[in-house]
Amino acid sequence: MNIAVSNFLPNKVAVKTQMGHVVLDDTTRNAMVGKLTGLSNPYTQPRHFAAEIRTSLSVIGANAMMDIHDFATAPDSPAVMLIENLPTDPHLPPTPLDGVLTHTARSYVGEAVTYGLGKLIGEPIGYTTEKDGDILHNLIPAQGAETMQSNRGSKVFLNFHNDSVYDESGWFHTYNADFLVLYGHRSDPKRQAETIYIDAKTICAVLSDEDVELLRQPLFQMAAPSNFTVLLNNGEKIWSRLGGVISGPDNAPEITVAANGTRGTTPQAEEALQRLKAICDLPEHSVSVRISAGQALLINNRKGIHARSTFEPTFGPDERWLLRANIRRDTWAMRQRKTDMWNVYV
Ligand SMILES: O=C(O)CCC(=O)C(=O)O
Ligand SMILES: [Fe+2]
Repeated sequence: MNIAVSNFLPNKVAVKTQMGHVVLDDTTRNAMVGKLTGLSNPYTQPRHFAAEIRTSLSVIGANAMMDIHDFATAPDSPAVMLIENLPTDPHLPPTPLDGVLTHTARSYVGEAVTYGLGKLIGEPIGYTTEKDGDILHNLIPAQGAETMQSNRGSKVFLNFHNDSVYDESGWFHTYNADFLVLYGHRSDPKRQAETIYIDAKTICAVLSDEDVELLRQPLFQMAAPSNFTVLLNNGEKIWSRLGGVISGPDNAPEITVAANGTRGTTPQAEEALQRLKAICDLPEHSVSVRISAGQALLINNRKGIHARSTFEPTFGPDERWLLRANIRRDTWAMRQRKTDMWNVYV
């Protein structure tokens, strides 16, 4: 379907997603490096590591802490926040190939920052279908996955989406993360990769009222995330039950769109969805960041959707390397999904 953008952007185009911004001063950053060096291995001893981070959180300072707190808790705060001048690992090894990460002795400063920021906005948790239940994820482009709609891809645009989690209720935007933390160990050598974010408030302001109303109706289906279908369904697509793409009050809407595919089940619903997607593709409404070393992007996974641009992978020692954490504000609501592993859920 080819829908001309000019047909549906009558008068409300001057709307842009807001991004929060915190820049740490050098004194704070250096104090953090001191506190966050020599910690336990976060992958093999996550509980130990978590205990060490908890006692160090205040080193970020009261101002940054409260800015991050408000970002995470206020319904009207910006949906995405960039934090700069964070500590980096002094001897970061060459970027490993995806899937062959070895946990040799090294500092875990980046992991500590990622986990610590996660603790400031909620609870970092693991999911069994995501990176083997690890609470901290290494995002590295993978050979053979260049064109996948996944964080392992590179040569294709990773479509606007929320990070979602398969569940039997048939709605994959229920037990998923409320927030993501993306921290830069390294940007890609050519600095092409951009993480892009658009909030639902902006999308709804640009769409016609009729389209927003349609997008609120249970006329849509989302495909389960590819990591789930590849792992447990021979790669075959699983569609959700019917639901709305937009929900919640007009002044604080929530949005759900799946990377692996979202579809309208009537022609009108599908057209409204295409117009929503066309708005996402207009850079004047979104914000984008080339996450580089020492930067972190805090992403609200309910207020908006995110995407990643294409980039040319090298698979070399200087390849892009991000850390990610999935953050929940409420683990009680998902208690039936708890596994025997510490802080890991189905
Ligand atoms: O690589 C990126 O910038 C974003 C990847 C992504 O969408 C994710 O990790 O959920
Ligand atoms: Fe994502």
